[in-house]
Amino acid sequence: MAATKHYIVKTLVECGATHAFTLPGLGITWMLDDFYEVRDKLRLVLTRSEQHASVMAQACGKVLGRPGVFMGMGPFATTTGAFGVLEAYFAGTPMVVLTDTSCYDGFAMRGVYQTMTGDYGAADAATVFRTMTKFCAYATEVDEAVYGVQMAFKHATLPRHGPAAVVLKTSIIRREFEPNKRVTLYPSAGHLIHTPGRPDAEAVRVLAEAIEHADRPVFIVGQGIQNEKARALLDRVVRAAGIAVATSYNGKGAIDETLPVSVGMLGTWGCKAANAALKEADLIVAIGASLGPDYMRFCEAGFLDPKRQKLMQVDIDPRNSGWVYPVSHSITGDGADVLEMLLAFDLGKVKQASRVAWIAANNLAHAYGKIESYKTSAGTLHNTEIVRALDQHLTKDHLLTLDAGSNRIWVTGTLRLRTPGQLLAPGGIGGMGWSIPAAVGAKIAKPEKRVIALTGDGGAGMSVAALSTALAENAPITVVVANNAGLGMVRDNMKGPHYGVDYSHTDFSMMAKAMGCRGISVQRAQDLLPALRESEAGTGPCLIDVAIDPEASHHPASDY
Ligand SMILES: Cc1ncc(C[n+]2csc(CCOP(=O)(O)OP(=O)(O)O)c2C)c(N)n1
Ligand SMILES: [Mg+2]
Repeated sequence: MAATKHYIVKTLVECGATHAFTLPGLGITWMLDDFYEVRDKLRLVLTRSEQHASVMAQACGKVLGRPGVFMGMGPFATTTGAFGVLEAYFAGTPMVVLTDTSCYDGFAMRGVYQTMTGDYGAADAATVFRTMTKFCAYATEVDEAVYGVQMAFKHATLPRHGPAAVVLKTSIIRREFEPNKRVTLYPSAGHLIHTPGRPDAEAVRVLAEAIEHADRPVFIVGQGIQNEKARALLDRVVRAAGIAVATSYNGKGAIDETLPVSVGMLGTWGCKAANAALKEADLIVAIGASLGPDYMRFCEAGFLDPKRQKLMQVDIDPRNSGWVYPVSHSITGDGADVLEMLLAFDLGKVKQASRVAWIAANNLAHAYGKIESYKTSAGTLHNTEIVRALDQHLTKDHLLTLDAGSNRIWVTGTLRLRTPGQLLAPGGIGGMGWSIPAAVGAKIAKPEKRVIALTGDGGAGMSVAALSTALAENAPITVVVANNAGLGMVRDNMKGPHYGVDYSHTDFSMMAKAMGCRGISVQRAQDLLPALRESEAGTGPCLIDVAIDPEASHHPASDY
């Protein structure tokens, strides 16, 4: 017989957890020796903050397609740690959160500090997580801790993926495990098992027929297509049938954006070509894309028009069909399955060529893929120079993470990604300070990839300490800081004087050096590509601080 914590960690391994990210304390600290025992199967990563830990766990879940584990003490997992959990909730990323009530072995009701039991004088960890997870167990008995972990994995990995939490009453973590005689615990596999529902064949036939008849069909693909199988099938279907592909922000990079059928990302922060193609489309099929208002925000009215255009939707969750726009046809199912079934119809034999010609004319008219040059003041660059350098530098072996701010908008609207699945973007809450820890988490999960994080100086100020985790974990990444000494996107939005938006100049390359990483400072466009190459030629993490001209880099989308 061992303590409960031993069985919790054993169950994590049994459920297939391979990476756990933490900043420990109290009940979580008590479990560390059990993590040590299983270190060959489950890697524990010490981070610099709960915010970093939750983002790393999320990025890990994004690239592996199975939950990363985020662990932290109750008061911190629910506050700074909530950042990555909430992002995972909105973006549909599998994640398991393990936290404790930090109630110091029985003092919960006496108002001991940090307590998260929900008692008088305490805050309530389970209630916090119930607002941002698919499932949250509050385990107050030893066997509930094990079963709670099993259920968390189950819920996190059922469609639609998302975060699931287990809040452990601190006092049970070290308690000797005595099974409840009336409640049997079983091995995890039998709880995690499920067979996905298959899409209705007749419904897919109706969709195939609509596609066959359309002259200008456009697919809108979103988060639901961001897995290897779906991306490969998408590529085959749309090329063969000549279907234009516009992506949502979460779906960006699901397809090679230089393909003749790609029109880029839609919406205000996207490509004019995508928006124009959607306006002209006679059939729009949303696949794994909710069509939420943020896709079209600030775009002109009638951008998507169910009265004028035929709208159809494929979604794993029927609640998403017709959620925002009324649709004339809906298929409940995994996008990959529907695409696979569509292949059998051999679509596009007649209209493929004319559709592709339409897309080519559209993309030409809207300068799709053109990276503009802008004049900047001496010693500074425009954000598009970062786009240009990335365009030249990125290979199929790269992953790119994005942050919030104008630095991101220039990328989503201008950079065409060639390798499906190489972009990790915070499409849930879109918080600043995401891209650096996300890059670290992604690199730890996929060491064979070369990982680049792009962030503004605002985001870097929140998260640059994650570089020290990259160093400690032998996860060499490149960080590009678009440094315009302030909250560029917010500053761009201001109609009045710039107030409350400017930061004093910070040299992030020096901060990287102070952490034992490499740092490069770039003030000329021609130095950027060599800097990217240098960052990957040397050993260890490297940060490139790029001086950006705030005036010249104003993004027109900010004017809405
Ligand atoms: C954590 C967080 N706080 C506030 C915001 C609102 N916001 C969006 S972009 C932005 C400015 C970002 O500044 P920076 O990271 O320097 O990027 P820039 O726009 O200058 O390229 C802010 C404050 C946010 N997205 N995330
Ligand atoms: Mg900035």
